[in-house]
Amino acid sequence: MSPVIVKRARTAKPQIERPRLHKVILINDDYTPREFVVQVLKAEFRMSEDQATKVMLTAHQRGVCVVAVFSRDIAETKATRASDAGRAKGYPLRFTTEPEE
Ligand code: TYC
Repeated sequence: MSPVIVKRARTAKPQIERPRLHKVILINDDYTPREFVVQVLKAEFRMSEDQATKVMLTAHQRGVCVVAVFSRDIAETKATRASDAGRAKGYPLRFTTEPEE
């Protein structure tokens, strides 16, 4: 059998693209205790007390804060685990994900 050579159109995109990274976003609410938000950020995102406090305060003041970026799978798993930690305590704490531009 002779090899088949497939030519790429001149305008085609390069074949290999990096998968997009996804942001994990912390959403403010009126009920979850600040200290608990800090605990979850430290446990799930390996943040220091200082980093976690800054992220928590930013979400508290502005409504949302980007926590970190990961591959889609990891971002979704971490957002789910962190939200579940709040739900387990009866808090409405919520983390979402969003693709980076
Ligand atoms: N706003 C909450 C309070 O005053 C604290 C809080 C901060 C909750 C950030 C969620 O993502 C959050 N107890």
